[in-house]
Amino acid sequence: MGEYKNIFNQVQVQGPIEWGVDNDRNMSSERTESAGFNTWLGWFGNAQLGPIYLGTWGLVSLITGLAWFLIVGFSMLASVDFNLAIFAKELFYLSLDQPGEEYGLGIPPLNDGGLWLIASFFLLISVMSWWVRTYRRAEDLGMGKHIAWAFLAAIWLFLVLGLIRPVLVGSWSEAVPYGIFSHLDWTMDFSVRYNNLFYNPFHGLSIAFLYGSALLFAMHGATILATSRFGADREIEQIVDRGTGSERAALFWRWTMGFNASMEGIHRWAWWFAVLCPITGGIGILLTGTVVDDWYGWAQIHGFAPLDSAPNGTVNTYQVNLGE
Ligand code: 07D
Repeated sequence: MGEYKNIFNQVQVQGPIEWGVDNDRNMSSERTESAGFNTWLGWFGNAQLGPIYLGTWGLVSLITGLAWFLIVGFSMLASVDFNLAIFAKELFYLSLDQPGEEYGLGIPPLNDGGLWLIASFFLLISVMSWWVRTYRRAEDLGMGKHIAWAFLAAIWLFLVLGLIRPVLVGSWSEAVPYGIFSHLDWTMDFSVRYNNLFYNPFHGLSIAFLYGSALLFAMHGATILATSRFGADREIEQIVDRGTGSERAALFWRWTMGFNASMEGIHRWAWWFAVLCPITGGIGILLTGTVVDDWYGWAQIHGFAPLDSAPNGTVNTYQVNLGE
């Protein structure tokens, strides 16, 4: 019996290069001139690489992103006296740190947080112009702006962590350092300083949406792969025809748990779970140190952490306030 081919046994058909749509907006003038094919790429997605649309926002984003990357990289290199062997060995430990508390929101010397501030400025321009790029490419292709709004949800958390919250509490020292282990240490330190982020309900919500996204992604990916032998990955025919892979997929879930998402609806579930992860996360971080200084204590006065305990070795300020 003839079956549709899925990702595990894909036959890669190669025709002439597909240049994509062009329209009155003259998008072609902003695209690179060449494109090629790569079999490895074809195993993971589409085998064609390019052409890529550069455009002003793309160029601004790439250049400022590169500036951020080079400032961070060369600062790290300078911190090991430009010794490449030590640089490679210590890479995960190297870091371009944010300014100390003493500088507040002022301008620190270059080697004491100043370069971090300059790098952050470039990263901000880079991320924001990449956002404009996602919006404008979607606009020119006549698409909805779902990708841009989802990206903006991630940018919201990024801005809360590195800009909005530090400005609200009056110090760049509150922002995140640029380094592999240093940003992990920062994350741990943040949780400890505010007495256990697990008791921040928005951190919990963010985790629920993170895990929920992974679960939904697994369910959706598995469902489509499991029915791609009936053509479920060919969405258009699948939505309108009876007896298709999609219908079996829908039946599988209705028989298994009584409810099935629709072909369109599953993507709405995925989109909402994904965007709510950084949206709730950003709210949680914004509240920390501004509205709530002690999450465990906060949980105690709201009746969901026991009153007679505190996390290992930490001081519980609310217990002190309550006179217990
Ligand atoms: C970070 C922001 C968007 C990023 C953008 C990109 C560049 C350029 C360069 C490629 C991801 C910027 C661009 C940088 C790249 C090149 C060259 C999105 C981001 C726009 N936690 N925790 C979360 C769990 C604990 C802590 C979220 C789990 C401890 C802090 C998530 C556990 C402590 C913060 C989550 C756990 C702690 C978080 C992140 C378990 C100490 C945050 C969601 C099982 C370790 C962040 C409210 C996300 C947050 C966050 C999960 C434990 C601290 C749900 C599963 C108790 C300080 N934690 N966490 O989408 O939002 O990130 O908190 O233990 O700030 Mg946590």
